[in-house]
Amino acid sequence: MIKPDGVQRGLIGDILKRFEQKGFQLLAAKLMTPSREHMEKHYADLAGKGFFKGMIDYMMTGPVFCMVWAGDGAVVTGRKMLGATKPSESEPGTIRGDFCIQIGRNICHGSDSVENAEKEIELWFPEGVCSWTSHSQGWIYE
Ligand code: DAT
Ligand code: MG
Repeated sequence: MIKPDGVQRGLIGDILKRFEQKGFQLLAAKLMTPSREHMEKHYADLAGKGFFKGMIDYMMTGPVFCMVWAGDGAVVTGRKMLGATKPSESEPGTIRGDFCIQIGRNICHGSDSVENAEKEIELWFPEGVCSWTSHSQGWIYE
């Protein structure tokens, strides 16, 4: 997911392009402004943290761009492509390493396990995702 700062800064295309070029397959995408309840569900595991309310307020300030990407190792590799949570520790070449400075404006979210990805897909895309065969399949996988 591209957070409100990434959307406002016009980074949707750049970020989406990295996943497309890598060879991952886009199964769903949409722009939406989440409600507080929706955002609190998404970040339920962080509910006790001091930054929680501020983070939820920030996530509700504008649309976010949610995507579902499929492919071998999509969760683990996707997290590497995002970079470390703290931009000061994100390597250059990662999205956070290249595009942001502060942890509270770190541009993007990525599911941290397949189990959580499945939960998050259900939360953000209750309508379901697309199932399609990419013509590149045979050129990305042997
Ligand atoms: P990630 O987004 O890499 O999965 P996380 O799940 O630990 O990291 O935290 C979710 C988001 O919460 C993170 O992207 C930015 C915000 N956050 C985490 N720690 C923070 C902190 N110490 N101060 C402010 N925001 C923080
Ligand atoms: Mg997380």
